[in-house]
Amino acid sequence: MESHSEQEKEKQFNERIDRGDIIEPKDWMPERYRKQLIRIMGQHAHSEIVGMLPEGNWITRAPSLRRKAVLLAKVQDEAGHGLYIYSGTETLGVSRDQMNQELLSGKAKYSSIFNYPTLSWADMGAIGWLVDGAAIVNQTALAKCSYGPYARAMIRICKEENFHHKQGYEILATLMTGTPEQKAMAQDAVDRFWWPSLMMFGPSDKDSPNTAELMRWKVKKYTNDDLRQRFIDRTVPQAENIGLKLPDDKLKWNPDTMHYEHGEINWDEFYNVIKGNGICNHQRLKARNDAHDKGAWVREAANAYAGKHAEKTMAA
Ligand code: BYC
Repeated sequence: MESHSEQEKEKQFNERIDRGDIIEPKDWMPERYRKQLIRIMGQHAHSEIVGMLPEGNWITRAPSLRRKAVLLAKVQDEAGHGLYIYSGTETLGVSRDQMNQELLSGKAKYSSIFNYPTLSWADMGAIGWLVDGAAIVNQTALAKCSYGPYARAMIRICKEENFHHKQGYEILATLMTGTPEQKAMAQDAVDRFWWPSLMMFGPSDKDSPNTAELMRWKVKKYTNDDLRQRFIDRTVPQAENIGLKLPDDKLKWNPDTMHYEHGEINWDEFYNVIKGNGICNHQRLKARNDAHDKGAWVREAANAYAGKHAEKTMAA
């Protein structure tokens, strides 16, 4: 049973949240708030790390040196995002090793979107435009969340994601001014990535078990459906501008609501992917585990160096 003083602390915490205070690592917080942050931030960090794989697949096959340099920088940015957010979870008492183990063992979730394959160069455009585009909408909201280290990490991440979004759109815009084959390749990529991008926002509000609690604590500022709608509203005109058709016959502007109406998401597909049965789930986890195993000698060397360095410092 909670003691009287615990209840009092929780009351004061809720008052701080209501006032719009930012919670910092040394502040008192309910255990459940800490656990929820570790879950959401962990899932986010893992997504950045696993998210390097689909695009990493095309670095050696980029169509020009400029495209290769840009893609290389983008993939490297994603690694940086993962590391900032892992540092954020360290402030909640979870080490990077623990987080890494949860990813490698398959216990932790990462975004469903990265379990889809990248079949053509145009997929690099679709990922930058749609996947980073969806991530920006979600993360701009998280940049105002109640936990300081997570909110601050989002500011820099969103700036970088804006570059990613523009480079993806530029890839597709360029293909759309090309040959019929290039246009078809761009359209095919968008046909495959549109619906999975909408799934990135999570289940519909009525089926989202965590939203109410996270909104009460201002970790989430908007619901999954609100953010998904915001993404659709800003993306449809961008598609029209470059002649791409989004693969949803029900997509239609509603002047009364001032939003686009859209068709039903295939939730069976979504749940299947997050249960581990997507096209690439197995391949993604294997790639991360192989990379970890191949990096064992680097960790050993770093530890040996740190040990020697510590000996020298003690002797001095
Ligand atoms: N995929 O109650 P709900 C990037 C899970 S990477 C997988 O609505 P919540 C990039 C959810 O975890 C940036 N799982 O959950 C990188 C929960 O399961 P558990 C990616 C999903 O937390 C490289 C259950 O379903 N961004 O930009 O309130 C290249 C029930 O859901 C998904 C982030 O990670 C999903 N799509 O809200 C290019 C943002 N959706 O944990 C680009 C941070 C739901 O109870 N995350 N689940 O077993 C969030 O904002 C929130 O976690 C979500 C879900 C909106 C995704």
